Amino acid sequence: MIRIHGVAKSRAFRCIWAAEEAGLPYEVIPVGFGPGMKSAAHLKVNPNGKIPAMEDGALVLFESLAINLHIAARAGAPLNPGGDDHSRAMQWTLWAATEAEPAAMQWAYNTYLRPPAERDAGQAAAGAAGLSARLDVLEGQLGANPYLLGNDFTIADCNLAGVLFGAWSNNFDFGGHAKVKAWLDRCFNRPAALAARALRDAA
Ligand SMILES: N[C@@H](CCC(=O)N[C@@H](CS)C(=O)NCC(=O)O)C(=O)O
Repeated sequence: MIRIHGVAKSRAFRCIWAAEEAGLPYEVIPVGFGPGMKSAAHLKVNPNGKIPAMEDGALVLFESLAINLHIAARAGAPLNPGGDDHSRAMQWTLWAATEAEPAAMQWAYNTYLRPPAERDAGQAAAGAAGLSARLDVLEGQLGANPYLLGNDFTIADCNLAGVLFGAWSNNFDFGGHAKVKAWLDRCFNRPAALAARALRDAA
């Protein structure tokens, strides 16, 4: 049984979504923001003192996108594609973590995550510009297919869309990125995503 430590209103959302897509049995161990994630028990599964973490038998992992790669590997194709598409999924996963997420978080912290008095409009604008530049790249890579790698939803979609969920659900301006917006709408309205979103909304 996959055990996801975290809460749906955090990056654990991505892992819950991946588990739903995989159709694998899983349980959520509710560790929320606050002292719980710094407790000795939680530090055993995530020494960073952050959420999410995952246990699957003897395997303990942290890093939401790595957890998702493991969940996809457990599920097999099409969520975890083989051959060159596996390499493409790794590319998009690393791009999500290193290119998209820093800009998305800079925008997020300074528009909706921090209390209003702690937000910096200049930082928000810089984050928006940085994210927009990455979305230009993504817009150019999304073709006529419904998903990043073709007709099938894969872990590449789950990981990159998962990183962009905050922007999508907090009214980031996707003007000029119509294909990105349509792809995100498609991803987040899949039954598995709706199930993960329902958990998030219920929290
Ligand atoms: N790169 C990590 C980031 C984990 C992370 O920063 N999680 C947030 C919640 S979404 C957290 O635990 N923040 C608490 C803290 O930084 O003290 C991942 O993707 O799992």
